[in-house]
Amino acid sequence: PNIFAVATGIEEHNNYGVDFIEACREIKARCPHVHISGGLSNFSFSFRGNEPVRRAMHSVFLYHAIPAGLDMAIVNAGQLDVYDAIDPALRKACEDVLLNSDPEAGDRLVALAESFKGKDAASEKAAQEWRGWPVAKRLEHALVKGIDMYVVEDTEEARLSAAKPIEVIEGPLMDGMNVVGDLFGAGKMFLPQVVKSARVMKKAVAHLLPYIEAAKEPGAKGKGRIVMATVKGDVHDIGKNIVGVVLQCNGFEVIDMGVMVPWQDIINAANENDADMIGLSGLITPSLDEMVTVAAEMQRANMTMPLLIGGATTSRVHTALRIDPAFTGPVVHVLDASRAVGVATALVSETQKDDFVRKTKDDYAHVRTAREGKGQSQLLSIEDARANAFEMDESLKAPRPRLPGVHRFPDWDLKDLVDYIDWTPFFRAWELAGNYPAILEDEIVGESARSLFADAQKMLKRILDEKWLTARGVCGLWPCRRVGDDIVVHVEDERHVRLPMLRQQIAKREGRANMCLADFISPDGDWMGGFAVSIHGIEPHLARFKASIDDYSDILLKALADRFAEAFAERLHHYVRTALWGYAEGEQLTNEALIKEKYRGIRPAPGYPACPEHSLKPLLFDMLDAHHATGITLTESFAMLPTAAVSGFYFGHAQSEYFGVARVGRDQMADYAQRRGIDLETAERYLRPNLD
Ligand code: B12
Repeated sequence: PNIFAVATGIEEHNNYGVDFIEACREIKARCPHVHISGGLSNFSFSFRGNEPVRRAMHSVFLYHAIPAGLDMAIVNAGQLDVYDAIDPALRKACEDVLLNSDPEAGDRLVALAESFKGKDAASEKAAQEWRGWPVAKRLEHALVKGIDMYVVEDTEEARLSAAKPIEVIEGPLMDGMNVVGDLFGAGKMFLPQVVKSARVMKKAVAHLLPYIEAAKEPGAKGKGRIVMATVKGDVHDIGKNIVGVVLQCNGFEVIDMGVMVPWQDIINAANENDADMIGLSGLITPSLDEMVTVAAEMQRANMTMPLLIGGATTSRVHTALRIDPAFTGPVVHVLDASRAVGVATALVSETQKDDFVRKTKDDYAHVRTAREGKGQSQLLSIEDARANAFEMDESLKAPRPRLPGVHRFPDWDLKDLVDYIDWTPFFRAWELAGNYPAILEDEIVGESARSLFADAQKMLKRILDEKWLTARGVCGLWPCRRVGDDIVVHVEDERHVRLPMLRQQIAKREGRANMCLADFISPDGDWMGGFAVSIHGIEPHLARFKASIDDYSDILLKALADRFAEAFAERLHHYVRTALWGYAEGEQLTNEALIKEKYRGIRPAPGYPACPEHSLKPLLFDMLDAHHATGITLTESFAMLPTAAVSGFYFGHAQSEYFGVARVGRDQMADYAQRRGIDLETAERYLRPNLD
């Protein structure tokens, strides 16, 4: 059969792609031994002069025609793109034209084609040019651009011309990484690119290591050595890993101890490896206490090495108030990866260190003094706060659920979750600021965001096609009633669970209530729900990435698994509202509206501001039998494993909304201890982030 041009503007031509594919199928069905070939360039004839679009059209054509029976195409094989690597928007437009999905498909591709014109020719020229440069320059280029394709052969070439293999690291590779570090520091390069650069560096170093060991050369300590760990009880490591990679890019040697590391192991590793500093990471509030323990133990062991503090839940104020006083050595809170290099560099610099440490200590002392002046005066007593409780409208209670009880979802279809993904936090994890989708067109980070997004889409496709991950979840809907600030849930038969909630105590403006989640539940009988969702199966893939020294894919996959966990929580909530509970049967919301939580009801999670106390998780897990239903386990600090997991409560009252409990008084703490059935010391530990 002949291949004819499409998107010519003539309507009769629109189906030529489909016709060819159908012809292949028909021929193969009737004459199975016949082979089929075709001249492919005709197909994209309308886009003469626009090489990127023609290449994309040809790849898309082959992707569909080969399974239909095409055996051979006449096309320049060197000028084909990898289907997965085609810009997703362009690929979709080509696909729509090929499959004649609608009458506007051709016009859309014509419009889009303009933006691809000329791009490829220039980049191709550059692509060929750099391969002719001297090897040191090639290594630098590969590092800056994150290209790992030739790095082993270039490193080998550099090794052969160096006196010692270590010189390749200390010379061209470090020079290249310094360029990366400078560009990152100057805001001209962004985190995803830096992590790709690190992947190139690590591959080069891995190639050199056997030679370095064979020559018995001492390994380079680089600028300094840092022992990093996520503290005991906590399982999150994306932030820590990013910081580790960025420090390595800047010449530091990082000894990464992983997650859930007890203080003894951290201190031993630091001493045994003669580290220059320790870096701790933590995502949830219970980790803050664990960090104080590490600091106190460093003090007890008379250590003097600096202690860096990082992670979503940490802050300058908490570091100043609680961690710094526990250790006389340098303690520094580091807000994000881009600041980590400056701090670590100052701490190993003979000229800057003393000044930097003194200034930081002074700063923290200042934070403490400023805090001392602030007493508990702005807090109401718990009785007064209760007297100003939110009074809900009984007529807006959610009805009895259609299907009360516990519902298990052992393998929710991942494809169904994709549309529920909120991409904005994904970019934030990579330190790219801006909201999706506008971020893709952002003047400053747009290019970086597009490239990262394309990589994410590629991996997402593989996750779905090859079923890398499994989404497991459970939810429950139970009768309950409010008793004071507790919610008493009738789980089954004689089983009642008391969920104590915390109330805002900060004095409010006239007309504003002191909120507590229990206020959304009627004392005369009501309904509430709970859920736990998790994403399983990540480990073998992480092991694969580790083996191929690929931090970039490692972080990408973890970030995608987290997105799936959030998306699953959103999807399940939607299903609960519209089907299981069913109070919002006709709800029709776009993904954007879902992300903005424009629906009736809330799903606060233990640890989130309305419900800040993490120890409610074991109660919730018992009610749901969540461990058996989902495979999630809880650490001693109530972190969930697998990491990509979310659990929380459902409130269906039409007036229910999110709020922050914020600071609470010691009177509420004592009352809470009694209601929760724990001693005062434990209550103080659980509520500490809200007491300070
Ligand atoms: C995305 C997200 C998630 C993801 C997972 C995130 C992850 N893997 O790290 C998912 C959806 C799974 C999740 C779940 C939960 N989350 Co959450 N989550 C977030 C969110 C929105 C962003 C966190 C993030 O990924 N940031 C990007 C990464 C790269 O940043 P980072 O970890 O902070 O690291 C940077 C810096 O901190 C620093 N850094 C980090 N470590 C180190 C170490 C050193 C040595 C140095 C120098 C620097 C450094 O550099 C890093 C790079 O710039 C935050 C809110 C927020 N805006 O921070 C809440 C937040 C962290 N989550 C929170 C909570 C409570 C939870 C849950 C407990 C809720 C629940 N009941 O289900 C669960 C716990 C999950 C579990 N397995 O136990 C709370 C934690 C505070 C608290 N009260 O405990 C937060 C702060 C939200 C809030 N305001 O209440 N969460």
